[in-house]
Amino acid sequence: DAHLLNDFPWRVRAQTMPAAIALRAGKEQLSWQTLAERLERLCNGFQQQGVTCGSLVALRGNNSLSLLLAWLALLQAGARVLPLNPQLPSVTLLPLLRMLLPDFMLDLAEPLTDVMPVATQPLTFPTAQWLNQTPQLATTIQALWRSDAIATLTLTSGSTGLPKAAAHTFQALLLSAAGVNQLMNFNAAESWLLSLPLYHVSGQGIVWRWLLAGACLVLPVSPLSQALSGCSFASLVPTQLWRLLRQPERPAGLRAVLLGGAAIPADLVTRAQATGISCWCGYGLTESAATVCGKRADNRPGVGRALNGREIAIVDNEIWIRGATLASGYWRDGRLWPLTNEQGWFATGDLGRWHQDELQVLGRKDNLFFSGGEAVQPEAIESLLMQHPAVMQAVILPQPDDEWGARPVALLTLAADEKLENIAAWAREQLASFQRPVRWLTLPEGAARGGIKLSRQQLAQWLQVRQ
Ligand code: 4YB
Repeated sequence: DAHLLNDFPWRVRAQTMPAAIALRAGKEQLSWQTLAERLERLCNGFQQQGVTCGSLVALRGNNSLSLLLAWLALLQAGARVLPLNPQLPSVTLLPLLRMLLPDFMLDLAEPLTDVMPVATQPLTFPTAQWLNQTPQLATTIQALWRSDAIATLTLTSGSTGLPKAAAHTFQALLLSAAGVNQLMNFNAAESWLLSLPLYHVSGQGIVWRWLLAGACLVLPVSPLSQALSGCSFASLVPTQLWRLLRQPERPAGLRAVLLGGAAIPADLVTRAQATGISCWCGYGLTESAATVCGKRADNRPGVGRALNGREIAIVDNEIWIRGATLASGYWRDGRLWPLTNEQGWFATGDLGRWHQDELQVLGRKDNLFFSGGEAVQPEAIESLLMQHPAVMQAVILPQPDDEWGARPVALLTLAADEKLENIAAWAREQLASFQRPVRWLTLPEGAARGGIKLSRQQLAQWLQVRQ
């Protein structure tokens, strides 16, 4: 378990199971021993460029073998890693970098054209020049494994303002992984596809579960359906699973899927399980290092109970969480700022309730709006719409209205052979008058571009120019 490790997990595995396959990337396979050796050399290469214990290193890139290896090697060098979504526009990225002031930046994506803050030195991915050398243990300082050191700063996908950087210790990350491994019985005999980005907690969660279990990590090839064939576990957001189920063939090896990141429609789970894919529902956030609650999916609407090491409380209809998987704070201006209250609780901003002994997530507090004096929770309408078999995605946004204050507008992604009018007619019967969308639109293509979820803020801007 988390606290029983006394070295970086890949070094432990290289001792205990050197020949077992640690990861697969296309045709390439690395054993734990080979992985540990490559990381040792990369770590050396980073140290020679000046990375030391406590350095803050921004790591910009989409998922790839190089990104993963750089990440782990930087951790071994004692650095704190700040993964960056390469799709972040410079208007967000530059103020962020000025606030976080990384010491180094390794850019594995299309290089940025804007100037970096002067304090941030560029790093290069260690090339053959470093890799052909035997690591010089005598000349470089091996960072000591400390489970209470900050490993990562992960940006929140906050709906307004600049993202915040949640700082997690190795301990919190491994403890989070332990709860999920236990829930899903993920062990050394299994493989998990790195199906979500490493700059998001959902992708990072996969890495820590893999390392903790000593299992096999599979880096995706395109398309997703093919990548999924070669592994037994995957993490998916509901839209990915919808798309997968619309393919004619089911991925051969895939047995277990952890769903999360958004409301999980019961119909989706039923259809997936009918094809032999077992589903688990998860609820989590950046601040909680992914999954807080989880369960084997059934036809009930909840997300299960708190996993080991986590606690949930409902305070004024809001979900509060506590426990050792929480971030140590938000990193800003060179120090940690607390994210919990005096009792250690973190207020999530999600509304929820206990229902049949499970947590039920009802939507974000700040998505609520009023229409003619009635409270409209967009997620309640969305989940109703998602019950229609032809609705793949639904977003409800408020549209300003002189008489009502605001009225709901529906943005949908539909199965190819369905029409918006039919959904509108069907929904009329099921919704209260103040919940009925006054406009029905098709979600713009690529609305989830790059990120794993839709941005309501961006969609609201898109809607505004169409009024
Ligand atoms: C939900 C929700 C739910 C989150 N119902 N709203 O490893 C995993 O747990 C995992 C597996 C597959 C896909 C995603 C994940 C995640 O980690 C998701 C974590 C995440 O989305 N973090 S976030 O900070 O970007 O967003 C958190 C917010 O997302 C929450 O505050 C909720 O509003 C929403 N959310 N799971 C309904 N099951």
